[in-house]
Amino acid sequence: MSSGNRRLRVLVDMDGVIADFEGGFLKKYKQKYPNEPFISLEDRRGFWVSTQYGEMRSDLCEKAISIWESKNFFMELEPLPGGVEALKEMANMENTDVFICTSPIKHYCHCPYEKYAWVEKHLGPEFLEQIILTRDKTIVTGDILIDDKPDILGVEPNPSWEHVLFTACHNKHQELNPKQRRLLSWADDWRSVLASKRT
Ligand code: DGP
Ligand code: MG
Repeated sequence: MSSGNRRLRVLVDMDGVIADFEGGFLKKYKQKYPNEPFISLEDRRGFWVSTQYGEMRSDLCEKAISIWESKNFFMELEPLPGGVEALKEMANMENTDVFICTSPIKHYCHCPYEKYAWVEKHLGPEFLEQIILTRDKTIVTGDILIDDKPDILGVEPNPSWEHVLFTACHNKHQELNPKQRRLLSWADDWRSVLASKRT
């Protein structure tokens, strides 16, 4: 999508990229269900938390879902190391537009509100302009999408962005196709990844 002196449009996912969904989930799950088995972050496999809990014992699927459907779950997620700083730096780069592109859960009474509140709290009110809430990221145009979900599918078969996989506990063992790139964390060289899209 990028060419010559056009502006670079960077889409950054929220859960698992700038907000610690997995850590927040495990902490609150253990608090609510102290006597139930849990999956350590080291043992997480597969994007869907509820699927892995359901495989452990079928009723744990619903118990897992109850955690992120609770009030204050999304609001109280901790920022992932370096994410807020990276987004602020990106937003200040020349010829660069940064958007937070995040999928709300369908249980909508808390999540969308809390995502906005989280962005305001951690990134500042000016970042409220940059939020895109969508269940289908393939219809959003951009040069790059930094996201921890390995397969980002939707109605558009050829999204304009390059998906750069952000490493998370659930995807770190996953093999990528040879062309796909990873960002290991915000300490990794995200500036070079952006620079590579400007040429
Ligand atoms: P995103 O990071 O934008 O791809 O959003 C994914 C959302 O899905 C995020 O809020 C985490 C949530 N999620 C993780 N595991 C599960 C699951 O097993 N079931 C559901 N419904 N949502 C999940
Ligand atoms: Mg995510």
